[in-house]
Amino acid sequence: MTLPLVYAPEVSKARVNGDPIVALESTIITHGMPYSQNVETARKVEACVRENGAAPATIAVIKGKLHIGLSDAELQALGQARDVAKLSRADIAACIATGGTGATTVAATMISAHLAGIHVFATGGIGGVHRGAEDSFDISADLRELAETPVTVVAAGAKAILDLPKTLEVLETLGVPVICVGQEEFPAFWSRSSGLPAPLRMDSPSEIAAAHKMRRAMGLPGGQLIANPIPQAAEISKDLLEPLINQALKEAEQQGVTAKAVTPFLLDRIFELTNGQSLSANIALVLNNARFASKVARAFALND
Ligand code: PSU
Repeated sequence: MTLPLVYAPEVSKARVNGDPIVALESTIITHGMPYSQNVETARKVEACVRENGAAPATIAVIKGKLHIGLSDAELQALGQARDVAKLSRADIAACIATGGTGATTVAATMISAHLAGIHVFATGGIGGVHRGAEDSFDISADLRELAETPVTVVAAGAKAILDLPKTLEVLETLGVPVICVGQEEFPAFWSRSSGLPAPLRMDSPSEIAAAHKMRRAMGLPGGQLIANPIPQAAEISKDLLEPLINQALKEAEQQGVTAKAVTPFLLDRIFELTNGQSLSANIALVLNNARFASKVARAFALND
């Protein structure tokens, strides 16, 4: 069976030439930000990757085909569409096989990037262990994917709506390197600070690329999480955010929001509770991650 992969011309060309490529996800577009800021941000992130010397490959499933790189019209259509599926490891194959359309989460984007031979991926924040997971068992499939699929993921840590200490514990148990950039502390998505020490620290893109290749040479499966803190000018302090996160969590519980709907619900409520400030911060951190991921992809391509 041949895989129904569709490469955008820019990505095809980069693959042939061995030029650096950065994978980008689509759930952040369909479930992470409101229209029209979602499409504007996706375009800006792609432009940022190009400015930094790599080819952007935004990944999504459209009518049963796995697209590695989207045209502007496809990006626009996805950003406006309603009720698009949110695809992870469990459901991406079923969606493709049945001719469906869906946005890829961190987990599904890692799987797709690996199939396309792309080693570096930029996003906002990975999913992780939800607060109250001891009762709900809600742990994002992103964590297991990092343990399994050899893609280096640049994110501003894990989303602060999560239980960050437990998220780091699970990553450690799964043997996932968590490498913080520029500071000794694990960042907390909208804030630079989480109060948790960095498991590893590397500030140089070439060291990060070398660490990925060393794992491969040693036969270790899985990728790396590169935790790149939000730029200072855009951050929202932990003290300001924490009560708002707690309020949003309470509302999610009262309204019976569960499973895949939890993260989009919380992001949306925090957007409202911060009068849009969380969205500006999210956009700033994604652009910052795209910039850094491009440098890692360039270092990777040098002597792959
Ligand atoms: N980064 C963002 N916004 C998002 C996401 C990442 O800035 O919405 C998405 C990613 O697709 C990630 C998902 O995989 O949130 C996590 O969802 P869950 O907690 O249901 O696994």
